[in-house]
Amino acid sequence: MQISRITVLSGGMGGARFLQGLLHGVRGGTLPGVSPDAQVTVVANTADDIWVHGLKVCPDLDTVMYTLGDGIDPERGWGRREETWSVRTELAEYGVEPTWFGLGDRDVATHLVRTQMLEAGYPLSAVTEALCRRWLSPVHGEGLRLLPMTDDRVETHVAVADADADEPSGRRVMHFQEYWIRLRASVPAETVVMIGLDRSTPAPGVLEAIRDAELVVLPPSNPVVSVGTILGVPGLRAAVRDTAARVVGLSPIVGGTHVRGMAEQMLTSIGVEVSAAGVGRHYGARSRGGVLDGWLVDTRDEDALPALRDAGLEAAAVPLMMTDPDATAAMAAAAVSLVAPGATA
Ligand code: FO1
Repeated sequence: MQISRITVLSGGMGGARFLQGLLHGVRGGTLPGVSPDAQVTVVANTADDIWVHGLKVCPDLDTVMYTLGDGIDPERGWGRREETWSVRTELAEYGVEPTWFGLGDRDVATHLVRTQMLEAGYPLSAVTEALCRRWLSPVHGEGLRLLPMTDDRVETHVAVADADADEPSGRRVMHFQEYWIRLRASVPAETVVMIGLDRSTPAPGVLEAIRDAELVVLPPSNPVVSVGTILGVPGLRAAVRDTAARVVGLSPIVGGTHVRGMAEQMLTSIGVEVSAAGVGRHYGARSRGGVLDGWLVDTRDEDALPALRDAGLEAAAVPLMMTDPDATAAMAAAAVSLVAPGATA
């Protein structure tokens, strides 16, 4: 039986890069037991979303959309290639904050379309579908769907210790984007809160995409503010726990630290050990109430395998550096083999 329905819970850059390789492998027929025309559904994190200059910006949705639509800037890993910054410069000339947010001219068009549609009453899922008609349909046809985790407004905010804050607690709360972009996550995140998460509901098609999948993948996205927030949408964790699909994750922590981004800071702020084993145990084995059947770690972390197996997880150590689509496709193939060995080619 070949796998023909795959659902991926994705954040921004790490998830997008993984998806590039996964699709390269699926469509190239190099994933054992996976049909080359398998339907891939991406459920993306929306808690990074931010209203900036009156525009709704959805970093993880846009990073996945631009990456898989070949519009991404390959160096930055976010925003458009061949971007210009006139709007950003002019706003700064007016002294308008936030000046720290990188608002690209081409990117502004995406935010204008999205903001207009939201103000006309379309839900974020309908907006995303409309934007993807430009970015994904021509390349991927019906074989790829991008869904926001929820249509409701959810925002990750971070509290940092701020000596000169006029707050009696000496702490300042800021949007996650400010913590990441302006502070470069250079100070500890004392508290991470996902505003609106507990009241959110899964976007249309999300629960079905998990329930009806034959394979669910947790890519090397941030386990706290990307995959963690997706699993935090009421009903989503249970859907992953209960799906008939096999569920496999790939560690974003290699050799004790993240490859890019701020997983280390986020894991520390919630008290999870910053290691491949720590994150695997954090997600947990489905047989023990968690969400995973299998967990892939990098070869540098193969000493973690016994502990992971003791925690009820199938585990393997393979190279996890997403250096190019072929390397990432090999990671995806290893993920399938780990949890769906019975899937015959
Ligand atoms: N990341 C940065 O490091 N600096 C930026 O100025 C910046 C702007 C930006 C604008 C639109 C967008 O979709 C993404 C943007 N990002 C920027 C990346 C973004 O912060 C990350 O993709 C995630 O939200 C954090 O994981």
